Amino acid sequence: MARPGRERVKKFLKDNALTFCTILGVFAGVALGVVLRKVRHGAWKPREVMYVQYVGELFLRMLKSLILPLIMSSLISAIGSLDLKLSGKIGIRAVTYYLVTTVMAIVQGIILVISIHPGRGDSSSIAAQGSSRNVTTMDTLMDLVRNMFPPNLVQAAISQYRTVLIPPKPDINGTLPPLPEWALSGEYTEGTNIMGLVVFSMVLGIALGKMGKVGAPLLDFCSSLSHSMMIITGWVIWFSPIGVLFLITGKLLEMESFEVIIGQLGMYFLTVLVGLFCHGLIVLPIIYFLFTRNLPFTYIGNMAQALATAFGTSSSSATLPIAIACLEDKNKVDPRVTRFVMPIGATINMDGTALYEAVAAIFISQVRNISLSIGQIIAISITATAASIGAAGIPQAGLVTMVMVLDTVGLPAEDVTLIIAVDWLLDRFRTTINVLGDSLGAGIVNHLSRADLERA
Ligand code: 7O9
Repeated sequence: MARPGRERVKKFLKDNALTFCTILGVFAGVALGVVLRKVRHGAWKPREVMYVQYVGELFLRMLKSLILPLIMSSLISAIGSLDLKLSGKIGIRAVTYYLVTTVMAIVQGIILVISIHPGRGDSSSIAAQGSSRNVTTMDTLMDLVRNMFPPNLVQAAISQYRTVLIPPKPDINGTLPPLPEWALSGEYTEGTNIMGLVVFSMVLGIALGKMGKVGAPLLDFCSSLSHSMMIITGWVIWFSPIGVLFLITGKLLEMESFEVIIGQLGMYFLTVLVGLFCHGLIVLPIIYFLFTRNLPFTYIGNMAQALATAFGTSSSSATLPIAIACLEDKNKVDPRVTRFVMPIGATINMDGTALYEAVAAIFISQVRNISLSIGQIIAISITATAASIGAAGIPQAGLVTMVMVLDTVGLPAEDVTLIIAVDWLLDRFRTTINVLGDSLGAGIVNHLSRADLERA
């Protein structure tokens, strides 16, 4: 009988129509971008690019508007509804997974960049320009911890603190003293202090869980808010094929030329890409299999919608609502796990970013003809781990964390400009790996905590 088979195929196509459309959106976006660049010889004007990006921008704004209410309510209600011992267990499992996978990603990156050796030691062909902010690594790390404890929650929703160093008068020779001797000051910069809100929500969840009946109304409120955000996510998801398409097309029109990717930076680009694919398609799936004894293919396939969105938006925070939806609806991961683990994962677990930063730092030292000792390579690994964990707690993270990693081996901050030409494209790939890492982690934690969750 052919009928049931065909019905099944039909059902499969119907269930996954949106995912197919989103993946199609990625390819259509690339195709449209390439064609639009071809038909016009001069560069596209910023206003024209804005018009093309507009639809994608609206999609991104819708997703981002969900983040703040979603993460706070989800964390509070998930932690508050589990008993303290169990949430402690789940938390420790998740954080262990985050640390281990991040370190593995960095080790792979380092092995690859050292064996492929993409930096030819000819810095004349790649121009470094511009300057960056004056900060010390110590200040950056202390700001990160400061931001975990926001003095004012309302302010934390709109701004992040950062230390500012004020240059003293130069001496008679016109030289400035070293940064640690500059005067200290600080400012609040635009951007949500996610770190602070996550820490506060976790603490509030723990408190409510301890309060029993008295805490129940607030817990119910948060759980209801969290559910409503997921329902809205279900609506916004329908825009993803179009949104992703125009985000990608717009980005392709915006960039200056493809040449750097096949030229000087080509080998570097490939090194990062191979590292990311190794991590995402080999290492992480194997870890998933070892812990759950399930083949990871269906699980990863079910995340396709989120992965395509991550690629299109290059933001794991914007993808968070969609990733949670895929995990709960398709992979049947317990909502108490996803709503606890995913906001934390999106904030501190960035395997792709860690791999990228380690590779970038070593690539730059290769270009500058600086040979690194084992000690320096270990120092790079440690700062890259810290940078990927702390990125969300540091204002203007992208550049600042990279500078921090370069600083550990004494490379000047200006050298980040060497790799900026391909950063926007690598960002999309590493974001996809970041989201994949969070999602597989949620699956593993869910599997390990099954028995505990059934009892709770
Ligand atoms: C990449 F948990 C959430 F969803 F609320 C959340 C909100 C905001 C989590 C994180 C953030 C956040 O601000 N993250 C952040 C990430 C801030 C600055 C830099 C980065 C690094 O981003 C990645 C990269 O550039 O490699 C990547 N684009 O995963 O989003």
